[in-house]
Amino acid sequence: MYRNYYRALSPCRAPFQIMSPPYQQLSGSHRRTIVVGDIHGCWDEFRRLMELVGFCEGDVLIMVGDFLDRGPGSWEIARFIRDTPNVFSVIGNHERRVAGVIRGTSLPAWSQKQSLSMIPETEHTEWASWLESLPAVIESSHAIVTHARLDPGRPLTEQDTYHTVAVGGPAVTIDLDDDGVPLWFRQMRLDKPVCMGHIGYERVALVPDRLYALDTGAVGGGLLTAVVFPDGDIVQAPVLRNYHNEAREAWRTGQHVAMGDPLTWTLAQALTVLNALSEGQTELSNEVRLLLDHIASLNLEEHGNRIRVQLERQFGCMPAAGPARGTFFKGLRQALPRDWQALANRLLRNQALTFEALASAFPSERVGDVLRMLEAGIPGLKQPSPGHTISAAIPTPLQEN
Ligand SMILES: [Mn+2]
Repeated sequence: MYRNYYRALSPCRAPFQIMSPPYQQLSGSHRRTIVVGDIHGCWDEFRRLMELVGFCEGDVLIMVGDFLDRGPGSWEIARFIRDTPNVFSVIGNHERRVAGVIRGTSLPAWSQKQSLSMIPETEHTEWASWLESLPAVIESSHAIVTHARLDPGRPLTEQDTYHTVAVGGPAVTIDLDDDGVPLWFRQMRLDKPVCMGHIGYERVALVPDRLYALDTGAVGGGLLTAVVFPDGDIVQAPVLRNYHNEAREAWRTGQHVAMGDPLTWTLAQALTVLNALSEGQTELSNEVRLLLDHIASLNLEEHGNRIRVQLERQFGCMPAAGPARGTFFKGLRQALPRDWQALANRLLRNQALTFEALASAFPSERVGDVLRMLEAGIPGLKQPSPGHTISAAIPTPLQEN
């Protein structure tokens, strides 16, 4: 019943309908404008690059887009951009597609499924709204930034993200002249240097002081590149691993990049991995089949009711809001392992026990413990024994990344 989890999120292939703002001008004067190429979740390397350029409050930092997908730190970088006042990004095709998958207007590739499995489903809509708010073009006092290209047929302030991110993947060709410079750039008269990413070009300073190509293949084990204005200095940090290959392989084999021990997965992550396995492999291992069957057979409502009755027998009904409730939860805290208090709370509030509700109640819960606890009904409110049957049914061949 959970195998169509992602199909349910994107029921059909509809035309792209993401409407992002065409243009954003950064007001005020900044000491420097730093523009960074396609990061694709290379969070550690990004931080190293920021140390190298000495990024500080008087600067403005602009990403060319495609900061999401493939690398292990997609959401770290997204949160950094969202929450730091002097940091901005234009929208890339990956941000557009992640938003489209959440909205149900585009189908996910493995890298969007993987990225979305790394955050609680309850956060998806909020992220889609933010991703959609990223503009096609950003202009600072030093530079103009876009993802893949500009449309010479439109003013700079009226660019369309469908064009700037080059929706269509490899089918979209960007024509170059004999010097390797895109023709669209030759057709435009712009009064500031332009920075873009999306694909690799022969050199970073494609037209010195006028056009910079900043996608230097970071996530594939290349370089992460920044250009710093007004001087136009190019600063690069190496990426020593091929995160792209590692992530694709991890996804293909049902492992989860940077996820480590499956006992630490959220339920949403566990289901996503299991779905990937059941969709991508005809031969499921016995362990995975056991776990799938077990999850499908769990009657969460019945388990939940049984646990609630036990909790009420031991602690009484949850008092109305006030000092008595404080005392009540203090007792609960002393009797229960810390990890379980949130679930007990939820059960006592009589909230529905679906996997979705559980996953949202336990963004960092240990999936094995929860399943064991549900199955055992917390007998005597003790930790379940480690030898319980379901531990044998959790897939094991997962590597730390
Ligand atoms: Mn791109």
